[in-house]
Amino acid sequence: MTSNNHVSEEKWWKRSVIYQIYPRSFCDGNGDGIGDLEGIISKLDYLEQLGVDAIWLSPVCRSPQDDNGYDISDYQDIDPMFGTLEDMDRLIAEAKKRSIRIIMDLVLNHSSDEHPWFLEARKSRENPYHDYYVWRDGTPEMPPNEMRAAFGGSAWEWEPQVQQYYFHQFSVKQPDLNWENPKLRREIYDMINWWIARGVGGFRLDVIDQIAKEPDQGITSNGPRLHEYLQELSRETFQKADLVTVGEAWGATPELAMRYSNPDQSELSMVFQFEHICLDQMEGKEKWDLAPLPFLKFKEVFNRWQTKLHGTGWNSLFWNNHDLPRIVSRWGNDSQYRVESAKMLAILLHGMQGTPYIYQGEELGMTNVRCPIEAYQDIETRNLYRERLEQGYGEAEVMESIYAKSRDNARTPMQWSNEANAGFTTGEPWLSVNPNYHEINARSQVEDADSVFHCYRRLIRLRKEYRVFAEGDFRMLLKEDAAVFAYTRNSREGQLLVVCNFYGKDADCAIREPWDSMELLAGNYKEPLQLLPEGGISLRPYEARMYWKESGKACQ
Ligand code: TEU
Ligand code: CA
Repeated sequence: MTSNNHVSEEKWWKRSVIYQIYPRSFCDGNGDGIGDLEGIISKLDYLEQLGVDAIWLSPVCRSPQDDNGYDISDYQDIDPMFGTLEDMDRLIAEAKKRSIRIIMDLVLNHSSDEHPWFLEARKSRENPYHDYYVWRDGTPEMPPNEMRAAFGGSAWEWEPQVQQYYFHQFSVKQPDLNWENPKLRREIYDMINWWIARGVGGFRLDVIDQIAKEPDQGITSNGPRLHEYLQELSRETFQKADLVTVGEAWGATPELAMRYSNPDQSELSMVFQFEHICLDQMEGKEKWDLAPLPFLKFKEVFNRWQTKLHGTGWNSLFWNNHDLPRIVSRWGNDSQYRVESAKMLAILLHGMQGTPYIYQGEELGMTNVRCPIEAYQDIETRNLYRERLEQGYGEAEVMESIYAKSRDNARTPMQWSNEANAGFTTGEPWLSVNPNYHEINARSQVEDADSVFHCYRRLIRLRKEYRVFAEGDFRMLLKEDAAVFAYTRNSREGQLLVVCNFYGKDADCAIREPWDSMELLAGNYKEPLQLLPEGGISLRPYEARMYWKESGKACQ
């Protein structure tokens, strides 16, 4: 009997919290300045203490590292920079001892141009691997069309050996794979099954909604054959084991997410959608074109995703990943109210329905950095800087965008202690540590029961203790309130109530509840709730409270 006969069973990942590790920035085990598998193994006790159920590892496969591992040249080997396959097996086994599963990052939209498939493919049009990639005719002066790559420049690169262009949605060193070719798809399934047999607990699928591109029609995401490919992929691989799968889908709407995460599990467990993430940019522009967060719209987005996917699909819940700025700097306050706002953002998100993801350092309230341009390592940041200056933007303006949105904000080394280089490495770190590690680091927060770390720890534990987190419905309160984010979650056992002041000024609101008779599950102020004489409450800057009211009590 295979596990797809049990679709109605409760899935383990519905009550789980997943922790993302960006390996090169997490912990360096051998002193070469780059994080590695040995380093991760040495921190498993820390993650066990935090209480997470799984680790999503950003790519560790063999790679020329043009895009920090998102350019893979061997899907079935570990990059020597990170360790060996034996280290990987050890990581899987050591994590398992602590009830932690390892989730691999599958980069299936493109490979590295140094992958043996591509080395063959570019040799001749008759080569059996030629059709593993996306080629079009043209002349050196005249690409097939005007499509642009995500990291700048044309999406087409001329290959003199075959007198054709290849298509790349990301860097020139990341040629797109041709999913129309069934032989390529078969190779991918075999590779995935090989990882499943090694004991991994699931997969995160990089830009999965871009695999079914149709470059002749200018289509990148949500191509016509996307769901056909996903269903075949799932049938041939994931459905044979009890895995969690999460697809990165920038183009997802709630309607599409219902297909991806259909409870029949014909595609994926869930997707990362980015509607909330794209709100603080100018409409129709890029992430670099900064705009203030439209708070009412932001609430509407969460309300829509929470209600539409209830019972019909499954949400992922996240503020951060390795491509995004640090949430406390972005929508919290990384100076006076850093601790309060980091906890508020955690409480706000972790009360919702879905699987929460914590990006390394988020559980400490780590912040963005500001560096001189030479210090940035990220290919996207470097290209952006060059392109925008060429286009006539002022240097100061470009740097403001970079400070706010550069991916390196998330990639500065994890801050373990107040020792040299934040305890990340004994060598020279590949990217400078954020100088605030003296104040913000894991060691001090683990010892401090009031820290951001312990707030996350508590939220993770609550999700295991109360079924309402996985099962309850979602009702947004005070939809028009310009500062307060409040909602309830209702299940048979009772009601969860979350109230958050999203800003740094006191905020009054008219929620009337039997506050004294409810149980406070989580909060970020020690002082008691401030009740207003006329009814309602007054919330302090970034104040957040999560209450529980048992069903019996609600009717008393
Ligand atoms: O990201 C997909 C993606 O679209 C990002 O490039 C995004 O546009 C950008 O980071 C935000 O401005 C995934 C990975 O998460 C990213 O790290 C990779 O660089 C990219 O795919 C290519 O594999
Ligand atoms: Ca190392």
